[in-house]
Amino acid sequence: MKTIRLPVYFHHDQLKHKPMYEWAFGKRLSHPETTSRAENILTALQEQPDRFDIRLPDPISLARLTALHNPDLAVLYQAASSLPKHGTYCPNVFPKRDHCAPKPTDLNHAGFYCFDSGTPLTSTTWMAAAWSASCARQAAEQVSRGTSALSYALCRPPGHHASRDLFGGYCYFNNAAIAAEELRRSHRRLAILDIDFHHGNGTQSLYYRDKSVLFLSIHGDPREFYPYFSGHAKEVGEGPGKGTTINLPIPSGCDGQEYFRVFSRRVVSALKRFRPGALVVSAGFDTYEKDPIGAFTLRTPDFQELGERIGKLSLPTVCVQEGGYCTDQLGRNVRAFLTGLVSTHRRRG
Ligand code: Q9C
Ligand code: ZN
Repeated sequence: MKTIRLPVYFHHDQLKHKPMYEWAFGKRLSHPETTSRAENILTALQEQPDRFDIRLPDPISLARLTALHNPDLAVLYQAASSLPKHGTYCPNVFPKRDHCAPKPTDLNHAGFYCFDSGTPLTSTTWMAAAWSASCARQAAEQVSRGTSALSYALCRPPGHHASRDLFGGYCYFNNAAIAAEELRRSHRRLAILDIDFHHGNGTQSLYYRDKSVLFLSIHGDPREFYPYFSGHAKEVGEGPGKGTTINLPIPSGCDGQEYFRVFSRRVVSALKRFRPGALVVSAGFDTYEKDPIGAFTLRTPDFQELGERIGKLSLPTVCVQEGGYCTDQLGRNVRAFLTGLVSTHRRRG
């Protein structure tokens, strides 16, 4: 039997964004979202050229980016291109959003579009974030057209914390939503499964009132963990979207066994009920036991099993890279996940 080569999208200019530090817990910390994260994933996948087909994406159009995001975000990131070469610009005024006249060309106004102090702007944020979104769009186009049943976007910077007009959580454009919007051209009903350790607040907000997109997220309990203000089980969507947001917060220490119990009891059943035509996975690996900022204890074989369980759903699936900060094990965790996914997936029809 011929094994399929999984299409993987990545562009080297995604490595040009280099945030130096973040402000958290009253301290200046070295930034966890490093370029070596993406480099290590790339290396791990390049080691198996028979399984992974690494390709360059076409650039995403500004029209596509601004159909999802407030155009001001793109203007602001472009304005940041004038920052000094290794500068890391953190907004320091986060205004209450009424009675504001924000100018996205003015970096002093960056805080209007930002919700935390961990997501600095650099002179190359625009380039890297636009290529990251391009990877997500192209991976989704591949699946949308039916050319592949599965694809993986090696997105970096990540995306799931970014909403229509806010960046934060190391995210600038919402890559998973970019992928979802592309898939929507061919599929009426979609699911987005977010397995990053942190709640995907940006993705949730984009689809909170949308009944044709099921957003499902398993994450560290926001009573304890970032992003604190969302991801509680009581958030279930609103208006026409009531019931199509499902939040599954789990206490810290969660291991593979506990994780898979939630997965089979809650995730699989919800997907069976909703019957989406395609799936986007916000694939974060900060649930790993040695992750410096996550608090679950998943091990590398658990990522393979998680891939297998998602593959068994046999939905057309686009995986979008999100977090994962144990840099030296990130490549093998991603590879284990994708290997599991490919091994159980059966194209339907
Ligand atoms: N030093 C993603 O995984 N900061 N974003 C927590 C830790 C925010 C993580 C403080 C974490 C955001 C895509
Ligand atoms: Zn995360």
